[in-house]
Amino acid sequence: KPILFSGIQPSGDLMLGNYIGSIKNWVKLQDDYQCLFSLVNMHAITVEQNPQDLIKRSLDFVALYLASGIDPQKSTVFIQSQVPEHAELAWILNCATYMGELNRMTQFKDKSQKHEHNINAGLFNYPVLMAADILLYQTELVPVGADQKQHLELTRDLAHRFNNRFEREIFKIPEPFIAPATSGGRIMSLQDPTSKMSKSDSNKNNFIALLDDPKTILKKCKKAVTDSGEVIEYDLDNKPGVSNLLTIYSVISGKTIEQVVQHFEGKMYGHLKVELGELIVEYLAPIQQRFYQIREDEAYLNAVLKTGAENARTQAQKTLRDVQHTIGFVLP
Ligand code: AQP
Repeated sequence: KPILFSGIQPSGDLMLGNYIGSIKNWVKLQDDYQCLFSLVNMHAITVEQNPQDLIKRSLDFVALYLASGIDPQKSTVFIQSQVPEHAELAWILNCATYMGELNRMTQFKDKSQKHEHNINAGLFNYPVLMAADILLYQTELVPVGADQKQHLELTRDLAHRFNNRFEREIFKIPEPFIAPATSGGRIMSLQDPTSKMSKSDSNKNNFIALLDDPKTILKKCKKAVTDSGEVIEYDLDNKPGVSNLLTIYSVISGKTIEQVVQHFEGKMYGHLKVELGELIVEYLAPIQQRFYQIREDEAYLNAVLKTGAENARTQAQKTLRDVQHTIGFVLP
């Protein structure tokens, strides 16, 4: 089976955009790919983290992967920092990445505005570590949200650069798997539908966390910003708020946007918000229930992570040794 890699950083509260843009697709792709799903905590420390919170959140996120339907019997689930080959390959790739390439990354520009007191070298190098995550496993497919497209392009450029320089296939060239906006590749913020929903947004009304309780979910949906006018229609340019709610409704219900629009014909924005809230509550209930069961069983969670890290390491070492040998490092 071809290899699939994807990861999420344990920052903020895992939310609906992350679920729709990536985890939901992970679950579907599990049978057709040899999957590695990572909790990328080394990426998370590019912004300041409270150590105790980071530990708790990391385990919460992994439990949410499992509760969402990631099956550790089929897929490798692991924590990035437990596989040191990520850092080792990242260093080597750093030495093949140009400053100009990293300067162009829009996520770095956005994040340096948000964290202007801590614009650290790790934040700048973030895409290189991400390239290492992916290339270490000879990954063919990377399911991510649209915001990661630019990072994926850099990863592909780096792979080509190595393969061309050493005139053989050192790395497989990975393909992104990004759903179009209408299928949830880019879920927008509830209060500001012109910017993307983000799990570490300081305004928690902007996103629905996977662990939000029903009351909170209903409240956040009711508060969602809609647009001027009254007709419920999908129009990204003129009605970004309503269009975003329709997209979420469509993905969660499994109906097409057209079917959802038809369903709401003649109704008001308020109806859409209330029904959407109820739909999300119902959808998340079993995931939350499984989450609390898994999270209580620490021995199980630790066992999944131990096996995951061992499996990932075995695969990662093969690529790393090959790269080290190729670039002229004396192997032990
Ligand atoms: N709004 C979104 N719509 C669809 N997919 C999204 N993703 C993120 N936001 C949306 C996808 O979720 C995965 C998690 O990505 P990450 O943890 O690497 O960080 P990110 O892309 O920076 O996501 P966030 O939520 O915005 O995190 P913070 O706020 O911590 O930076 C990725 O597959 C991403 O594409």
